[in-house]
Amino acid sequence: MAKVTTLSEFIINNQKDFPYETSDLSRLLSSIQIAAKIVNREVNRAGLTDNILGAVGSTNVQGEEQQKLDVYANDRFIEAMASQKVVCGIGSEENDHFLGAEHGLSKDGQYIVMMDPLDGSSNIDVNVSIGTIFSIYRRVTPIGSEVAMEDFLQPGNRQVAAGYVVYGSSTMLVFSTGNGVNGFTLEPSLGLFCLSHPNLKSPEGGKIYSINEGNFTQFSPALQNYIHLCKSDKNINGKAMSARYIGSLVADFHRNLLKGGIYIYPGTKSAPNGKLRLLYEANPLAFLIEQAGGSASNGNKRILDIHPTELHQRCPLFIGSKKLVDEAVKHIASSEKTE
Ligand code: P6P
Repeated sequence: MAKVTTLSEFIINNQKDFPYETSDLSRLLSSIQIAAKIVNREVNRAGLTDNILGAVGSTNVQGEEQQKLDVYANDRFIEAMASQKVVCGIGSEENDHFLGAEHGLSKDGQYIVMMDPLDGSSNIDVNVSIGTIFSIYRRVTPIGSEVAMEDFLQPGNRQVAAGYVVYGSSTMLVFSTGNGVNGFTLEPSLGLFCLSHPNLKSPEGGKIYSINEGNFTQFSPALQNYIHLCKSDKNINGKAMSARYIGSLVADFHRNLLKGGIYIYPGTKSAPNGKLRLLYEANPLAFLIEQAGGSASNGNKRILDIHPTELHQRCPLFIGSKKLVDEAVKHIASSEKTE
């Protein structure tokens, strides 16, 4: 049987590759994997536990207040990261404001984390894969001081590490510290994440396009034109592409990362910045796809070069195989010129 490398061993063995990082990053990544295992257990039991999908306020058989699964996941990741004393602040989709020392985080921590603790959680009651997305930065305020908004409003090109957990037919943790992308699959019998997808590369091209065509009438004429191109034999594949849209960002991203493809969540007339969040959805996935050789754009510029102004700001997202993203952005730009 081939040597199995666990995530913990991988982190220790590759620590020398973490640019300018101390063992604190290793501890942070280890805490994330622990929380992922705890959340995975609840995700897998969701259909079995009364009200696990219920709103806050319902109670379980022990009389404990039941929590919605995404609130539950949020709490587990916060607790796990706080326990390591290496994180001074957390920004989460589940919290309007960023969290600091009042949530047990350490003023002496050198990292901040942005996260979507359970993206696509509305899919869980129909047994569709969902995910956790995280993004790690060094703080910009002095160690020992209270974390501040400026620690969070950094462009994505300042990320130290990023990753996601996909709770699917198997549970995987995929992450990068800036030296390529590696995927680890949870071996349930051992309770260990084991290296299963070393040095993941985004296929340069691909035959898959992922977009919610139910919003087609809301799209710009230029984007509508691009979608017609995907359905024709005029795109770079020389034949019609396949439409694949799960409606769960992490699942769609993960499939396209492995098989090649483009995922688009565009701006529309009613929502010019689209639906997805820059800091804890677009930026971490953009970091990963570039580390794997792919591309991520908002339609006009590289996602990682966007300077955030708000914690929960949204941005349009074109992400996936480099040749497909390039073709989409160029085709839309040229269509706009002729409109
Ligand atoms: P729509 C889930 O709510 C989510 O944030 C992403 O996971 C997913 O890709 C997207 O929204 C789906 O949105 O508008 O197509 O239903």
